Amino acid sequence: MSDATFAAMRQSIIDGAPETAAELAQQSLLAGLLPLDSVNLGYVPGMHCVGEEFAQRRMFLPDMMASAEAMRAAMSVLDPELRRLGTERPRAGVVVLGTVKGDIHEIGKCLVGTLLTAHGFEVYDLGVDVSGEKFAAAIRERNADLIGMSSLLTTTMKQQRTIVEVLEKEGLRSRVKIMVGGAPVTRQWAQEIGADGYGKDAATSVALAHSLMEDASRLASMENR
Ligand code: B12
Repeated sequence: MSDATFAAMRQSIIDGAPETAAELAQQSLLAGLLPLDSVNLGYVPGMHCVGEEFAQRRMFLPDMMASAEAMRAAMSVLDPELRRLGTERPRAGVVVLGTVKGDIHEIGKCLVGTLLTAHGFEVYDLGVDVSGEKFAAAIRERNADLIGMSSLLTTTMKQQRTIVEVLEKEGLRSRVKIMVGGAPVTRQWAQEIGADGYGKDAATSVALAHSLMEDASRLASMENR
């Protein structure tokens, strides 16, 4: 059980079949497959395939919605397993996470949140369609160390810049490290808008969050000398 299972997982997303997707996830756990492997090698490639088919007009919005439903069904089985590790680790930092204003894609952002939680971060997920003002309020309320902005549309990517500007205006920019991600986002874009880092996928986002926390504590200890 592995290559054939990953292929079946991928197909369950393409077919938009939540029951099959969830059942394969259950079976994979029973067989001892790592949940992150199932996500990265099974379900996410299915999502990429759906995205390509949509772009080629061979699949349409209802198909994409059915695929998202299948992905959610698989994640509802895998999520608790992915999170389990988090309770056994010391707190790594506080993260406020959200999909930017105008954008309702949430699957990748939720996955990043799950893995950050699994690695000891305290995560406050603001959901989708989040404005700079909402990010700012949550940073204050939660005393956040990091924020993570997700954006899946080329049109909403620009919101990431707007949100950085809002944080600057509200005097919060130096208080938090900013991570950005989402399919159209690049390292170059992150630099251009003045973010602190870009995460290509959920696993690299965890490494990024840890390294940004280290940068922040190094800076704080230099300032205290
Ligand atoms: C599923 C999906 C939907 C679902 C979303 C359901 C949901 N609840 O999330 C629905 C059907 C609602 C949808 C709607 C639309 N969609 Co859509 N969608 C997708 C699809 C197929 C998959 C996205 C996904 O979940 N991927 C899987 C996850 C795991 O990957 P990910 O999101 O990239 O996240 C990873 C990394 O990017 C990174 N990451 C993500 N966020 C963050 C945040 C931080 C801080 C960090 C560090 C890292 C990070 O880590 C994640 C995990 O590894 C993509 C195709 C694609 N290839 O992306 C199109 C896609 C994004 N959609 C697209 C479009 C056009 C739309 C619509 C405009 C369609 C329409 N005509 O209405 C609407 C937009 C609505 C809106 N205002 O937001 C286009 C965007 C094109 C563009 N250039 O902008 C795409 C690329 C499809 C295509 N090829 O044309 N969509």
